[in-house]
Amino acid sequence: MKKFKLEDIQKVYFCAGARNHSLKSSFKNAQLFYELDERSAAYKALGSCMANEVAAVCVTSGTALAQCLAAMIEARYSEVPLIVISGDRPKRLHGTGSAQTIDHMAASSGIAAQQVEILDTELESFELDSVNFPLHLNVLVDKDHNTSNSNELASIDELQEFVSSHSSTLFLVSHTRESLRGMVQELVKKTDYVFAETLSWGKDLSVIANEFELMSLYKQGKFDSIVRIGHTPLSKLWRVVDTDDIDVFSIDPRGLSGLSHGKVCSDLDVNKINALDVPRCSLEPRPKLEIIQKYPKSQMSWLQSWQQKISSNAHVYLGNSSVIRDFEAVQTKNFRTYGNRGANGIDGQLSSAIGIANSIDEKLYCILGDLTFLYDIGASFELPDNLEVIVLDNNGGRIFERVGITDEIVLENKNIGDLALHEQISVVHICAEQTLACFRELMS
Ligand SMILES: Cc1ncc(C[n+]2csc(CCOP(=O)(O)OP(=O)(O)O)c2C)c(N)n1
Repeated sequence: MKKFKLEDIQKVYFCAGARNHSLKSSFKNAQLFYELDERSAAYKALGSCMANEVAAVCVTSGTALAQCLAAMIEARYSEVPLIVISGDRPKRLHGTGSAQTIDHMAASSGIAAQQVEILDTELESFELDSVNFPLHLNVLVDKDHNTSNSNELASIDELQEFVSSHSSTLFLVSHTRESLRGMVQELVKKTDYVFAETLSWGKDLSVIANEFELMSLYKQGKFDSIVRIGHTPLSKLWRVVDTDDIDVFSIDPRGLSGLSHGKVCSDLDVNKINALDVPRCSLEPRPKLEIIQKYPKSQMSWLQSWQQKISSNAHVYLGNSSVIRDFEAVQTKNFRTYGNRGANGIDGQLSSAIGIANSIDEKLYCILGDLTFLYDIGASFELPDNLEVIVLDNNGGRIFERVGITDEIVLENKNIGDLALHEQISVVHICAEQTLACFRELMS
């Protein structure tokens, strides 16, 4: 059989994502189509294969890969030589529950006829002597593949010792299936070094105002250790500390570290956490969010005035990715916030909100980015009466600009423009340039 190389691929349906972004340059002879919906993109690749071209779909990590499975099943049973290529997070994060990290090989097992996993550094010389289709090629993408996982299991009884042996511990409270508000209330009595994310339902009590302040304090070296309580945090800090040398104690009911180092304990014992003796750390009065006023057309500015108008205790569903972050940054009230932060997929978010609205009596506000809305537009034709959907139209996937990606995967051409939408859906125009400038100034 003829050898298989990436140069053989003629068409790549390339789906928006940061993890697979660097793989783009590997498809030297292929025509690239920039796509949003991985399920559809995988079927497009299947179609091109049916027309006898060598075609692949290339996706980012997490549910993006899962969305390709239906087309892979069709390919398997109809003998179509489909290729699915996924960008994946490094080995040291596998099995940790780190953001957008699922077991790709387990997901395609029993469907792909051949699974191959390589490092991104091996892509250049990659070739297979023989290949069975459908092929799943999983590429581990990282700046440094040499760091290994050093997680240690711990018991909740070690927590006091951990806190006592440090002098400036940050308490980073993310979320669980239960509200963590009561715990945040107790923690803020002990120390100012508490950051409560929006999904904890205690954000309004957080002493550290938002992730911008959190990052600034971290960069100033204020924290010598972190106690993380709840599932994998949303905050950028969590991604940063993965490769930093700082002591971390995670208390996560799933038993997942969400990180490649640190202690992890699954016993989220509220009484023991509330009884902790914590060396008190204080914060000076800090700059407020005046910067946002300089950017009145930014996403932050719109969310700031929106949350001021909405009554406390309202139910709010927040879409990935910049929506939930920017909402959290400006949130000062107690809201019951929801979001899909298990695997951080942008798929099915409107449907998730519909399900919540179907199951609660109160009104649910659902705020989504434009691409996240488009991904699930099929669900938008029939909405429960207690659901109000707000789509923040910033002309594509602007989260990518925040990590330095400004090319075709932003998908500026996928606009919602003149679509006739359900009356419970409103589209708000957001200035992408002001939002990025505001983000940069807040981060600086
Ligand atoms: C199923 C799935 N595919 C791809 C991604 C990668 N991804 C993360 S954010 C994003 C863009 C979201 O765009 P939009 O909803 O407009 O929000 P914004 O980036 O403007 O915040 C994409 C494609 C993902 N998280 N989930």
